[in-house]
Amino acid sequence: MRQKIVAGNWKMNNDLKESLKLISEVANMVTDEVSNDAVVIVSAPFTNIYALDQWKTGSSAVDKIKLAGQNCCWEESGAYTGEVSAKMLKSIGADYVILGHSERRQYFAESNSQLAKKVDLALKHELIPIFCVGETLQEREQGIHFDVIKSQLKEGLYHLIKSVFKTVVIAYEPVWAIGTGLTATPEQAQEVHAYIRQLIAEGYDEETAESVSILYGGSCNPSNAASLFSQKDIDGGLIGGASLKSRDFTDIIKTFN
Ligand code: 3PY
Repeated sequence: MRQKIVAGNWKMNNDLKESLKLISEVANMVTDEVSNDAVVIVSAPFTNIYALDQWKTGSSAVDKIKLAGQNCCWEESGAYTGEVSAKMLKSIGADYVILGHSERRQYFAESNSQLAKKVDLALKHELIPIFCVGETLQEREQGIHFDVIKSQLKEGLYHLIKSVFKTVVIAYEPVWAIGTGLTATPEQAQEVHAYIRQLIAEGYDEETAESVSILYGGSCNPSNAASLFSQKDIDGGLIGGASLKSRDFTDIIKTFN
């Protein structure tokens, strides 16, 4: 059985006080209402992860909610002003890190080769990468979305040996569905998830393909989560705006009850 995962990507939202309020609301609702074994991840701004980890330690949701960074540096340490390393993230309580989100690719020009280095450092410091892939609207309209996703996966992840590749989480986030209110239909999302799984089977083997969790991201909300998550190859979601509201985020997690 593949691990079900619901990960909230808070992006650049919530100061320290707001972060603590939101995580405590989520923790209470999750404790009271969630009866499934999906992993719940909160990906908060770097500045708040330590405090969230400290808060979580005394909470009933200590084991249920994991913390993630939204990025890490492609270098181990050194003169990279403004960057945060994988080792630093691990040391403040993160267990996961989102890598290659389309906003990072778009606004910070992250390339597949740079992402491959980030993946290696994350894994070296025992952070599980949530590796994002996805096509723009233009690429979909040109009919090259499968090729784009193939390159992102191959160049970012395929250097990993099989046993390590199996530990990575993949998120399919069509760029045209991020922050636009548009969502891929369950059929469109399933088609790409099945394609990703087929690529993994070709690059590694069937068993590896069957073991990797592939999340859907892009305007996922309480109204569409059930139809998306019921698709054969969709193992959960990477949730943007809806993860900023404790009720919505919990309702999405409850989809797996
Ligand atoms: C979104 O749903 O907008 C996201 O970008 C999730 O990462």
